[in-house]
Amino acid sequence: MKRWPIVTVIALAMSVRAVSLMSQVEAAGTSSASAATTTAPATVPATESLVEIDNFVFKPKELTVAVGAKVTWVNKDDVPHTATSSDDPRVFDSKTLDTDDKYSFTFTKPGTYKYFCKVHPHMTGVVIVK
Ligand SMILES: [Cu+2]
Repeated sequence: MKRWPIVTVIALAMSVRAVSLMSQVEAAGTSSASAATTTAPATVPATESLVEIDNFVFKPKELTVAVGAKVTWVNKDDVPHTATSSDDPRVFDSKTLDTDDKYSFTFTKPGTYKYFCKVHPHMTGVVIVK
């Protein structure tokens, strides 16, 4: 009968130790997860997207990119085109692109950026920045 309290104390001590070990593991898991979150943006490569102007069409007509993405338009037609922002004031304007000419613009703010071709205003496209 005298030994019961000792066994109880040992068992209690062991269970406390187990709990403290588990919480250490949880703490370690939490800290490594937050470290991964912190370093994630640095490992994401800078994005670059291409819009081809082909047969009087912007391809793709609708492009979704991340903030900070660079979009490049290239004229694959044998007639001149532009990629010109529809906003006032204009966010970007490629000026006249002759065959195989390229124009790039980096989108630094989220938004919906409609654009058209000044030579052929029926040609339209949109870049969605998220
Ligand atoms: Cu055009």
